[in-house]
Amino acid sequence: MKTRGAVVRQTPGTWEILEIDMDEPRQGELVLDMVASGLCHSDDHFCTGDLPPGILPFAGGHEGAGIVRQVGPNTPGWEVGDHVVLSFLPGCGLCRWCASGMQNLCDLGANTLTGCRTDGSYRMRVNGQPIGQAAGISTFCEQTLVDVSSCVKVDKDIPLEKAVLVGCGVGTGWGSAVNAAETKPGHTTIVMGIGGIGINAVQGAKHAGATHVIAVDPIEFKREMAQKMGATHVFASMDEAADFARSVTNGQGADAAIVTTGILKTEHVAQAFQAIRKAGTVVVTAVGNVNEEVRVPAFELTLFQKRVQGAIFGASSPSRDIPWMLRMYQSGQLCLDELITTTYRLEDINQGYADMHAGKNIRGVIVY
Ligand code: CXF
Ligand code: ZN
Repeated sequence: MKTRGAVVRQTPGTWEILEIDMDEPRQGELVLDMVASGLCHSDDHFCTGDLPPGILPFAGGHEGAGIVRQVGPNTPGWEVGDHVVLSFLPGCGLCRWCASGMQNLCDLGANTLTGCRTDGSYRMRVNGQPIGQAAGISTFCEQTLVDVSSCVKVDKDIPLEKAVLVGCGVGTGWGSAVNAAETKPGHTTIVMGIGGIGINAVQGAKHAGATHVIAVDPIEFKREMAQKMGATHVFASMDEAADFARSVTNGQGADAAIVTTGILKTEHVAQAFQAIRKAGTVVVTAVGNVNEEVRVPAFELTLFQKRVQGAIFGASSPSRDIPWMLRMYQSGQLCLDELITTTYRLEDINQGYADMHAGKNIRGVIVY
């Protein structure tokens, strides 16, 4: 069948809306009519080449929600009309990581950047040439073909154009504070960079009971949003945030600093590292160029027993945490509606990314 989607043909490049030929679903696959797709910064990294796609052309999008249009043969548990939030990290349920409550590290995640299935096959083509699917789900397509391991079925009374956000931004940010930073009541937590991820780290830190939720961003609109979403203090720079954290902790420093900048640079981690207390935690959630390295003072790492903790999808398990986050949304404990600054048509995707770069959006969302 044919679909239309945003594809990057070369890096650095921009999104082009192309007609795409999509294979028929085979066992364990679904065709989805997409309802919405979030404009996450990581897809922009595919365009810049900071995260190099395994194959070009590459159909983008890894935060999406849709409705099942077609079910592959012998694929139990799925029906036409089911509502789905896609997870950019698949879960097989069988590997060591899935079996240990670390579904975000499922071995199937190895194909997030390759764009192919585990058997090496590509499921979409442009002019007869195979193309990759971002995270195997290519949510910037009107219809997409996905493996059921990337699908989380959700209740039909939850609006998919809001639920879409839990597939990446919300799970990544919220989990970075709650799971990776292990925020506890009374903590002082710094969130460095308020975008689609950082704003949810603010929500997570607040939810976990941090007394001081300190949001850092040079853009005033972002700081205002952070205050609306639970930040107790906001600063334009890390120096000011670190000084404040020390001033409220007897000079000790923040319990955790969560790095959620748009593009990870080693100096962000160094600033976060300076801001935390002994045995405190820096959570590195932001994604940078594939060759970026992190340097921190080894002396402090050892003698102050500081921790640098990476986190993918906020150390959340998609099959468990996506429904939980939506339950919190329904009960009013987690804000989603407020996160969406602007909605776009698929055709306007490059405008959406221009707005993100201009600092105008917390989250832009394509609505199909
Ligand atoms: C990213 C991580 C790198 C691959 C694409 C998704 N995570 C969140 O945006
Ligand atoms: Zn993302």
